[in-house]
This record gives sequence, structure tokens and C-alpha cells, in this order.
Amino acid sequence: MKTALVTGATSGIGEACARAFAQAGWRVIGTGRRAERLHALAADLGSSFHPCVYDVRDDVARDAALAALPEDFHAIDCLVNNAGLALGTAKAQEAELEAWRTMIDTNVTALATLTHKLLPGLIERKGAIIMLSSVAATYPYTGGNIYGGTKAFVRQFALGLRSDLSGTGVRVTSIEPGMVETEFTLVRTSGDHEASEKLYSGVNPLTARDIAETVLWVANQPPHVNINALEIMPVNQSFAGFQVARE
Ligand code: NDP
Ligand code: 8X3
Repeated sequence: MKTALVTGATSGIGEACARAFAQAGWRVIGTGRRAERLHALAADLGSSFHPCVYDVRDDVARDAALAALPEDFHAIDCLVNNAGLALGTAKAQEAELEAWRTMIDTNVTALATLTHKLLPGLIERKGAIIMLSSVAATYPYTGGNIYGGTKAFVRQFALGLRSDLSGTGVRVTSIEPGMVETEFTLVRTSGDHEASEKLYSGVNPLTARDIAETVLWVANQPPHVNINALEIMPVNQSFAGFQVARE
């Protein structure tokens, strides 16, 4: 039985990944700050799920949670680096510096730190690292500034890891979704349900389950197959042109 650690399993893509992996017979460690959500997931998934409550930006809490893993969950074969967020849609010149720092601390620093911590075990077990980047890594949009920057880091970090891990058997993948209906927009707009519903309305957006099934498919590839990067959008989302400012 293999073990996956999924960060950000309290909602959206992470929760769907936890469910998909557990239903496929994996042991799953799910992390997040909202303890009640993780305990509800544990009640649903049973003994194959271990809840790990901590803030990914808190090094001490993370280390304590990892040190307290039950024996059965020690050997992590697959790290799903999913926890992340966007805060706000303000242009750079109007954005809050604190929001930028939170995105960098969560999407970049915490993700890199956990990866560094788990790498020795992942190499020992020829494991897999699957990162949640975004289409925002490749396609800039107004108000995407730091969020897009953090996701470009995630994609490039994944590809760079592939180079460093050459010959180790560890597989690394960058998953780059477009619009997925989760709590993402609720978080981005500080709880504006109307804005969230409006954004996804009529789009037939991707679901968290669509992405979870892709993540599980990537993890289940044979050991000689590495999916480097995957960009996935709803059919109703595509590209717009450049903007031109006239003097
Ligand atoms: P959700 O808001 O539904 O889920 C985000 C998850 O991240 C939650 O479980 C949350 O847990 C966790 N998280 C955020 N901050 C912290 C923190 N400081 N400490 C611990 N956990 C944290 O959004 P999604 O499921 O949509 O997002 C998951 C990933 O997918 C993100 O990295 C996002 O950038 C990426 N993505 C999302 C897209 C979308 O359109 N939805 C598209 C492309 C990429 P809790 O709050 O309980 O701590
Ligand atoms: C989330 C997708 O397009 O809102 O990463 O940036 S988008």
C-alpha cells in the first residue's frame, strides 16, 4: 500500500485528491488549517486517512505534525503540493503588500520547504512529486501579478527538480489548471459569494474531481513514465489578445 501526502486537503482540489487516492487504495495524509474539515474527511475515508492540522507557513507546527505521523504513514511515496491561494485581484500598484507576502509564503516558501524535507525519503522510495501550478504561470492577466509569479515558480521548480533528480527514479509533474470551481475565488475575494458564483456562472468550469483524477492518473503511471507538465482548461475558457494603451 502506497502513501500520499496531500497539502490543502480541507477543500477543493486537495480534498478531491485525498478522496481519489484513498478510494484507489492509497494511504493518505491530508493537511490544512481547518481541523473540523480534516476530521470529517477522516470519518468518511476511515483508517486509510490521517489528518495533519497545521499552517503550511509554520515550520514548527509542520515538523511536529510530521514527527507525530503514525508508523503506517511514515513512508511517503507521493507528495501532492497543492495548498495555495490567490489573494485579491488588484493591480500591482494598488495591491496590499501583506497579501503578496502571504501568497509567496504559502505558494512558494512553504511548498519548497516541505519538498526539501521530504526529498530524501522520496528518493529512497523512487517516489513522485506532483505540484499544483496554474495557467496563470504561463498566461499573464491584469491583477494576477504575484499569484501568477508564484505559480510560474512552481512550474519552473518542478522542471528544475526533474533535472536535479535525474537518475534517482523520482518523478516530478507540474499540473496547470485553468478555472476550477472550488473555494479559490471565495478566498481570493475575501468571502464574496456573489463574485465567486458570477465568475463560474455559465462557464461549466473544471471540477476539483477532474483535477484529482488527473493527479491520480499521473501518480499511477508506470515507473519509467514522467508527465512533465499538463495544462488543463474548461472548454469554455481560452485566450484573449494583448491590451494596448494609447497615449
Ligand atoms: P481551495 O481554496 O478550495 O483550497 C485551498 C487549500 O489550500 C485548502 O485546503 C486550504 O486549507 C489550503 N491552504 C491555503 N493556505 C494554507 C495555509 N496557510 N496552511 C495550510 N493550508 C493552506 O482552492 P483550490 O482547491 O482551487 O486550490 C488548490 C491549489 O490549486 C492552489 O495551489 C491553487 O493555486 C491551485 N489552482 C487552483 C485553480 C482554480 O481555479 N481553483 C486553478 C489553478 C490552480 P485551509 O484553509 O484549511 O488551511
Ligand atoms: C487559478 C486560475 O486563471 O484564476 O490559478 O489564475 S486563474
